[in-house]
Amino acid sequence: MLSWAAHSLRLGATGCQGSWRSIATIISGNKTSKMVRERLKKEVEKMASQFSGFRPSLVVLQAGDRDDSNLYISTKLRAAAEIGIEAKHIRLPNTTTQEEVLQSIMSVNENPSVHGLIVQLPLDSVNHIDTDLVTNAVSPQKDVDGLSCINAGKLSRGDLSSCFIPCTPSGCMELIRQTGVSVVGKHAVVIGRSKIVGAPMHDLLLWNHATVTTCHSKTPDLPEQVGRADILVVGAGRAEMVRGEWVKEGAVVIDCGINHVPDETKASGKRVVGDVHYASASQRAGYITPVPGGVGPMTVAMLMENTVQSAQRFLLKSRR
Ligand code: NAP
Ligand code: LUD
Repeated sequence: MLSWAAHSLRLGATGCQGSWRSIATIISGNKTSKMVRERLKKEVEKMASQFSGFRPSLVVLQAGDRDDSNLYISTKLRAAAEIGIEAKHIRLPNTTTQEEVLQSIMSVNENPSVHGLIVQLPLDSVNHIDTDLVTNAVSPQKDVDGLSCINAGKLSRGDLSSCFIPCTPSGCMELIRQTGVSVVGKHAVVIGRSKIVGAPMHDLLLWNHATVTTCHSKTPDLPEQVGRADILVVGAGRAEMVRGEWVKEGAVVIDCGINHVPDETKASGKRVVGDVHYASASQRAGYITPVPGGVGPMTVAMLMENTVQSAQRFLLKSRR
C-alpha cells in the first residue's frame, strides 16, 4: 500500500525497447516529519493538561560555533518550541576543555526537570576532546540521541523497546514505513558504519527482520553490493557517490548524505546534495528520498519523539 506521504513523481519512458515504467516515487521527509511533529504536539498538550502544566524538556549542548551545527540546532529549537517542548541551548566556547564539557553534562544529568540531553557533534574546540567519553557521560535515561554505549548496546541486541534509537536511523525507518514496502525478509544494504548513522541503521534493519549487508570504505565491490539491495540506506559523506546504474530496479533508496558542492548559480555559491546521484538513481529506484527535504527533517522529528518518550518514561517512574 502506498502512503499519502509518497507521491508519484511522473511517468516516463525508460528508453529501452520503448517500454514504459514509473520513475521513482519521492518519499518526502518534509511531509512525514510534519505529520510526526503534529502528533507530538497533541501528545504534549495532553500531558500538560493531565499533569498540571508538565512539559518535556530538552537540553542541546554545543561546543564552538560551526555554521552547520548552528543551523541544525536552530531547527531543533524551533521544532521543540512548536511542539511545546521546553528546549535550552547551552553553548560552550571553542576554547572549552573536555573537563568543562563533562561538568556541563553532569549538571544536566542531575537536573530532574530535564528529560533529554544531546551533545551536538562534531565538538568544535581547540582542545582535544574524546567524543566517545562525552557521549557516554550522558545519562542513558536522558540520552535521546541514543549514542551512549548502553543505548547502542541494547539496540545491537534487539532490545528496541527499552532503548533510545538514534534519530537519523529512526527517521530512515519511518520513511521506509511510509512507502508501505515491508522490510521483513528483504535484503538491505547500508553504506557506512558510523555510530550515528550506519551502525545503528544496520541494527534497526536487522531487528526489523531484514538480511543486512553493511559496507564501508574497505568494501571492494560497492556497485555489486548496492545492486543486491531491495532497501538501500546510504550514509557515507561522499557527494553523489552512489550512481543510478548500481541501483536495483524498484529498490527503496534512503539518502542520509548532506554534502555541500560548489554551484555558481546559487547566491551562496554552493548547494546541498546527498550521497546518491539523485537524477540517475530516481530512474531506477521504486522510492527515493530527496536531499534536502528527506532524512534531515526526520532526524529533527525523531529527536522530538525521543524527548517526548523520555518525559513519558519519567512520568511513569515518578508515579510509581
Ligand atoms: P562518517 O562518520 O564520516 O562515516 C562515514 C562512513 O561511510 C564510514 O563508515 C566510512 O567507512 C564510510 N565510507 C566513506 N567513504 C566510503 C566509500 N567510498 N565507500 C564506502 N563507504 C564509505 O559520517 P556520518 O556521520 O555517518 O555521516 C554520513 C553522511 O550522512 C554525511 O554526509 C553526513 O553529513 C550525513 N548525516 C546526515 C544526517 C541527517 O540527518 N540527514 C545525520 C547524520 C549524518 P569507514 O568506517 O571505513 O571509514
Ligand atoms: N550530532 C546530529 N551532528 C550532525 N536538514 C544532526 C542534521 C538536521 N549529537 C548529534 O542533527 O542528530 C545529531 N546528533 N546531526 N544532523 C546531522 C548530524 C549531530 C542534519 C540535517 C538536518 C540535522 C536538516 O534539517 C535539512 C534537510 O536535509 O532538508 C536542511 C539541510 C541543509 O543544509 O540545507
